[in-house]
Amino acid sequence: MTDIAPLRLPLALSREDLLADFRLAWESRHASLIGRKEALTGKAKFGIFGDGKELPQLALARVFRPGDFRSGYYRDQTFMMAVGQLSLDEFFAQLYADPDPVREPHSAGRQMNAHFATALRDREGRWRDLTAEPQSSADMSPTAGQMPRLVGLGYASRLYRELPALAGFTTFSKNGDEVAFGTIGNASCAEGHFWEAIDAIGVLRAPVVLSIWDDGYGISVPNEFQHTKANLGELLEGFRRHPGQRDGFDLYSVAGWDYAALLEAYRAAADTARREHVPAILHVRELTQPQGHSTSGSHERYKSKDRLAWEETHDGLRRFRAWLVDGGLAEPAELDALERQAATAARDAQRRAWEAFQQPIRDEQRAFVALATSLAERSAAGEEIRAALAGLERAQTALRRQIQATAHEVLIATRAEGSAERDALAAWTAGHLVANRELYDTDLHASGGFSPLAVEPVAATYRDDSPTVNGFEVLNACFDAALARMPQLVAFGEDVGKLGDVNQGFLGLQEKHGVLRVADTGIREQTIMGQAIGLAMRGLRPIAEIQYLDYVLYGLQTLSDDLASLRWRSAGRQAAPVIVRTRGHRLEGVWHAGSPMGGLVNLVRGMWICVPRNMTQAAGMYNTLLAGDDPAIVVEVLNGYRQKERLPANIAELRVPLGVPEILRAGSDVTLVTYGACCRLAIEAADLLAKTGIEAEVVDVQTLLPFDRPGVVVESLRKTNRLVIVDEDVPGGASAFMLQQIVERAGGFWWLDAPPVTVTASEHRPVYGSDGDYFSKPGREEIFRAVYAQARELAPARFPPIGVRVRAPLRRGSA
Ligand SMILES: Cc1ncc(C[n+]2csc(CCOP(=O)(O)OP(=O)(O)O)c2C)c(N)n1
Repeated sequence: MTDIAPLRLPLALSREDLLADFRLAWESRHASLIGRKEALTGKAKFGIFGDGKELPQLALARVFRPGDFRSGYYRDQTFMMAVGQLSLDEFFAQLYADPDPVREPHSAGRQMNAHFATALRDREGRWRDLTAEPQSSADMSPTAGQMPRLVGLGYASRLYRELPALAGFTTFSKNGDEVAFGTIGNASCAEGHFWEAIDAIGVLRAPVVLSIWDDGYGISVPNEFQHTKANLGELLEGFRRHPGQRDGFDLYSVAGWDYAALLEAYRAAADTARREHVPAILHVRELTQPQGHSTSGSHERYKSKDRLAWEETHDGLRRFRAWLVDGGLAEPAELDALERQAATAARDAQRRAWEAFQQPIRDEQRAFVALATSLAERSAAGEEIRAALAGLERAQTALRRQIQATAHEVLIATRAEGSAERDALAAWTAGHLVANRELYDTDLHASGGFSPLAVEPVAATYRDDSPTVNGFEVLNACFDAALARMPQLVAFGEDVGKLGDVNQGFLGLQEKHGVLRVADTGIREQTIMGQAIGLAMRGLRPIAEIQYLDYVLYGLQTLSDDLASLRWRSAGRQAAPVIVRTRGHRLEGVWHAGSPMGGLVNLVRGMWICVPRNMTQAAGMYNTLLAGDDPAIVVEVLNGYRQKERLPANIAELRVPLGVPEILRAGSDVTLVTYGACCRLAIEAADLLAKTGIEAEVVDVQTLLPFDRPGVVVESLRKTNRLVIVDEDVPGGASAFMLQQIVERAGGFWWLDAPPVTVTASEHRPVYGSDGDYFSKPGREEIFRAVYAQARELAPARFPPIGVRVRAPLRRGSA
């Protein structure tokens, strides 16, 4: 990489600008210094700070405009302060995990300190004008986790500039002039996310400016154990754009203590990215970490004396000061005064934030102590109660959990007593518990009219001449209509563009709607997910395809950590209504027939999971999701694309409600609960069972998340009193989830006359070939055996043995 020659004066910035930067840098530094003490003295649980990284962040803030997006990590407090999106009070409120969304707007106490998010949505979930302020996507802790979404945040500018139909979306973009700025630590660049995202950004020519904060270490591990040749700059050389060419990145290598060079590099990188949509990488070298990685350890344990001494002389703030003084821009005494003012501002903010955080909890504590003291006066356990209260009042930090713990101790100690005082305390404790649970329990999904659960269902209608077509043609008609009515809708994935996806759902739609709206991507599931998240955060509606369900695992970290948690972790400030389209359950072999639904159900709470049994149901679910504001995964049935279905006359309006099961076959003896590809098998098994006098009711749950909102399954159990769940995931996978939902959550237990049964796939992966499939996944006969065996247990005389004895638990169902 070429070094930028350090720029000397004059700069476009005024002396006042530079002094303001100097003071802000020191405010941020003092916030770090005080913050560490707050953690070490136990007032905060943990602290991670941006000391040593102040200067490049100030330079970055100087080129950052309203409407630009940051996708960064926990070192960026100075930047956030410099663009006016983080006050010192907010910084400390988050350090204390203050759950008040006004005092701690970034995550309402849900995230560790230094995890930032700006308000893309208002309190009701409506979009705000994204171009009015500098924006930051919500941070998260997994290293490099911010990289996939950076792809989409940058790429959105291209779509806004190049798609004429988006010209009216002026509260989202001004002609695609926005730049997405990424930040990442040097060690996190060892993650695959980093390289995949860089490659995708380059291919997409997304206006991204990525800063690498290189302080030589990842906690204790130096660059020689992170990167080939210990040199990221050299590794990135292959991405360099050659003179006169359009593809590639502009690369800059700058010392992190050289403010003039940083300003110059950021100006050049941001201008080109904004104007020409050419991405850039700034390798910001020679940064320091004066207080070490975080409050969980000290860097003296792993840095040499020489390195520690070097860090002192290369501290950015020290160099900044020298540069201002040597350049004749400021007097030492003037800078001393600014430093003092900064220290006072940080200290005052810390005190205010602490008081504001503690005040309401102390008030609650006082209310509790008053009630508990009244009880103590008339209780036989008075002594014990007073001792518990004294312990509570001695604590340095008032915490609601301590109030709850003490309240429970008091209520347990007085459990045999009856008094108005005790009743009052018990009621207060319950109210306090519920209120505090609710404090943390908002915003997992969209609410009110934005929720896809609020979308009015529309049943499929057919004309006399409605044609019978292949399943994929139903989807094709649905997508075509959606692309026509929603200019902000884009679809992409491997083979989605030119081919129209491997099963032709998008056949011909690229030709019709354009290469930017129906697009091919590289084989990069993680950043296909990230591309979708970034686009959706900027107001677009992506349908992002993962070619086969088994490959969702490649994108799962991003889905689970970023997308599914986004609305919740930003306390409703941000959301990304991404639709992940995939296909699976049953085709051939280990990686084209898996059905890891239990894993998904557990890992993507915050998303909806749709498992349509055919393409008409799938189309109705896509329409419902597009009318809502939540992220979701739709798993189409792999072997359904060539099955014949009638094309609904209202394919564009059809809307299937989420979480509403359908009874596919009525019966009074047993309830067979299933979804997706297993629906067909369950019906075949039910036909076979009917020959033995057992009438099975087959219920298609249609979506796993949400699960059976009206309670259709329990309604069926009231009639049949027997439950068999059929699922092609491993034993204890999605079937266990369904069992919990039916038996525990919905109270199905009370209607059961026999132990519930799950019929699932084997623990090993699905085997290749038709016989392999039969002996590793549930089939008609296995479902029959399970139901018949259950019936025999209750009425052996009525159901004589079929004679197929199988050793449980290898394969369920001796009959
Ligand atoms: C996926 C993941 N692995 C490990 C960690 C634990 N961890 C937190 S920060 C960190 C080091 C990151 O170093 P670097 O990227 O250089 O950033 P720096 O903290 O030095 O600014 C590690 C290993 C994590 N947060 N996420």
